[in-house]
Amino acid sequence: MTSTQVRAACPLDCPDTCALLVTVEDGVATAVKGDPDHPTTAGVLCTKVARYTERTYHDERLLYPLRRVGAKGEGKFERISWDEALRTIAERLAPIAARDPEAILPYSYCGTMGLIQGESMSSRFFNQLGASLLDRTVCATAGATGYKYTIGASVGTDMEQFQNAKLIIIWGGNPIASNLHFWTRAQEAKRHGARLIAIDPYRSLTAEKCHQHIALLPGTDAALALGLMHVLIAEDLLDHDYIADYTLGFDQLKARAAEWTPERTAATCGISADEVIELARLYGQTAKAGLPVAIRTNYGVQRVRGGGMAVRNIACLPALVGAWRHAAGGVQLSSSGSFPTNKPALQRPDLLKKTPRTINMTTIGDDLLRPGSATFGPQVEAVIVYNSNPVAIAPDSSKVAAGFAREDLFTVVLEQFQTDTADYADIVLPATTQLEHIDAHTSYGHLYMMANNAAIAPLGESKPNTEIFRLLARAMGFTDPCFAETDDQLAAQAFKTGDTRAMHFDWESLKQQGWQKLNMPEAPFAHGGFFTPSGKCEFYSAQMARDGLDPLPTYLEPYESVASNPQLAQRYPLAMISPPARNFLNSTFVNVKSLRAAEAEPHLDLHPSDAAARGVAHGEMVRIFNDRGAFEARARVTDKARVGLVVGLSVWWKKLASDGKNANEVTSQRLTDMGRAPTFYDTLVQVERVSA
Ligand SMILES: Nc1nc2c(c(=O)[nH]1)N[C@H]1C(S)=C(S)[C@@H](COP(=O)(O)OP(=O)(O)OC[C@H]3O[C@@H](n4cnc5c(=O)[nH]c(N)nc54)[C@H](O)[C@@H]3O)O[C@H]1N2
Ligand SMILES: Nc1nc2c(c(=O)[nH]1)N[C@H]1C(S)=C(S)[C@@H](COP(=O)(O)OP(=O)(O)OC[C@H]3O[C@@H](n4cnc5c(=O)[nH]c(N)nc54)[C@H](O)[C@@H]3O)O[C@H]1N2
Ligand code: SF4
Ligand SMILES: [Mo]
Repeated sequence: MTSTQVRAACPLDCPDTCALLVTVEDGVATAVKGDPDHPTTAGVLCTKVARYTERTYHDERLLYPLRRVGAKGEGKFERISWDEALRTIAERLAPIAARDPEAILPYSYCGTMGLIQGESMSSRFFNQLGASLLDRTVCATAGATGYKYTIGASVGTDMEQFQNAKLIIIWGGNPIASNLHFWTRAQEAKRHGARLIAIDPYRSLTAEKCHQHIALLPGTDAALALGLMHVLIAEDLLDHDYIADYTLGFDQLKARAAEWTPERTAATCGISADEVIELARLYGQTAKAGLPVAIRTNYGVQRVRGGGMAVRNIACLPALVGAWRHAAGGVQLSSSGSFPTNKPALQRPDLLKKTPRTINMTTIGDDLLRPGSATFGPQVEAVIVYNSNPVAIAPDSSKVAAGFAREDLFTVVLEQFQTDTADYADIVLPATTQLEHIDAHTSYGHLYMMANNAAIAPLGESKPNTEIFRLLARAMGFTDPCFAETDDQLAAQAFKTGDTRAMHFDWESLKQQGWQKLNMPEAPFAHGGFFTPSGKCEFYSAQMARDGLDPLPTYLEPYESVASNPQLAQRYPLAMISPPARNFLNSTFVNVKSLRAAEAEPHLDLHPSDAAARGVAHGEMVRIFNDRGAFEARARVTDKARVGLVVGLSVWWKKLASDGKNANEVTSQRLTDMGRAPTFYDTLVQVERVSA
């Protein structure tokens, strides 16, 4: 028997981007372990990826191209050859492209975070075609935009510093489920005497383990940040030198924050004034004592109308108290802006003959149902889906499903599994998993460039996305030499060479080593140097004013809340959030039996008083509904959900739920204040018992 260890990287949409060691015995991957030498992975993987071989060798892996033989959505397919699949696709796309290539839409997200299997050959293909561009907004653009206005780029506190902080505020994140290796650092800090505080409407696994949990109403974080600023300024818990040297607009901010008394903040957030005052004092006094205070803010604060502003307001706090002076102080939202990625080389936007229209992936429901018009452009006639499962994950799901069910729509899905979306495909193409292809990775949690070597040969007739788009390019008659480049040639272009952050980037050595840390300053903004136009932390942003936004931190109420829309709340009085389940990664892994068994079935957590008011007992099935739709789940009556809040951990495959539906039946397509992002957690619903 031959046994080898292959260096790989976790491809999932998770900030940790772990370094993996894959054991291969006689050509079969038998174990996936965390690399003990990689500083952030430290030999530990989450439950999901520890079972990655179970996923790769799953008996339901798609191994051959398929053609739909049943109705759209029914899931009936027959095997066809690659030749036939490619010919069929080219024959359907060519006449559409000849009329108007913008009627063709790629739909992709982060099934893999790889730079190569994500957007490289695929973008080249769609750019050459002149297809519509996709605005990839479904996760992070609200917060990224708010952070950018304030700090200038997605750069913040290094995750490898958090263990040295003396106060860590975990703001809208549940790292035990979704950022495990950060949680390890937070626990280390706790052992050294740090205080951990969770700000979350729900008592998540993480909130339960923090010293304090502030359970505010969803969508009110921007107000809480303003209330903290108010107290910091009123009690002079400020770093005046840092403010004078490295910030812009303090006087205007001071006037704005004056409006946010602890009482007003408390009333807006549904918490007590003492909670506001005490948190501000703890934050300001710890910083004044010369100790590092750090904020880990995450996606929980972003999925509401004012999500961009919430992140912006939070990102102002460290500069007020001079937290950036310490390597272990500041704020982390995402580290993605730290990487010298060379996307133009991979994606070749220069292949575009003109700039096509852009379609927002968040509004795919409406956009698939929209007729052609002068403002919208042509009706969407063909969709090619890869690295995503829109029928399960996009908001306002009944519209998404209705769009994909259109008889006149031609749909191709590149997938590893027969997902809810693949059920609507005309042609399904089998894709490889991370063990079967190579890739280069950045991270949005740490600062290492990562390489993924292929551990095993592709299973069945599956192919990497890159190879599929190479073959499609040939079938469409594209002759540009860029369509002949191999994955290795692509990966060698993934990072800019000569950039100070990665002077010695060399793909061959990265492949051998598996990972390499960027060359970044320990405390990125200790002496200012923000990436904003002014080079300062911008409390006042002229760019925001130009973009039609309030240039100062402000609070925007949710679209749907008891306070902002009392009329709607009469019919739908409960706020629903649907954050990630620990054993799934978005909708990935729902079909892996051991992980699904751990989540059991779709649940809805609701407070005992809300349950009693509806005659709902623990363990009963409930129907969750609003004007957009309805789904069913099993009630868990628990005070983990604050009064007025219901929580349905997500994202379930619809077809694996008893009613064939999931939480996105009730979420809306309305967009955030900035970044054109979804408002998944800005949703009012009613809940009722399902009669037996
Ligand atoms: N196990 C697992 N890990 C994942 C994922 C997964 O599906 N499963 N998904 C990955 C992806 S794509 C992403 S984007 C990240 C997400 O990463 P995180 O944003 O850290 O997601 P969660 O862990 O759910 O944490 C969000 C928390 O925010 C809370 N929350 C909801 N609304 C609000 C609000 O208005 N204000 C505040 N303060 N809190 C709120 C929720 O209750 C939840 O506990 O995780 C990644 N990692
Ligand atoms: N209600 C609700 N909805 C949400 C969220 C929420 O919190 N609540 N979270 C949102 C967020 S943060 C995100 S990021 C989105 C995630 O939405 P998506 O990015 O669509 O993520 P997944 O559901 O994981 O689907 C990814 C698919 O890609 C496939 N895949 C993986 N690797 C490859 C590959 O190499 N090739 C091909 N062809 N396919 C591959 C997987 O099999 C999987 O089916 O969901 C959003 N939807
Ligand atoms: S999902 Fe996250 S924690 Fe799990 S192995 Fe991948 S990167 Fe690591
Ligand atoms: Mo995400």
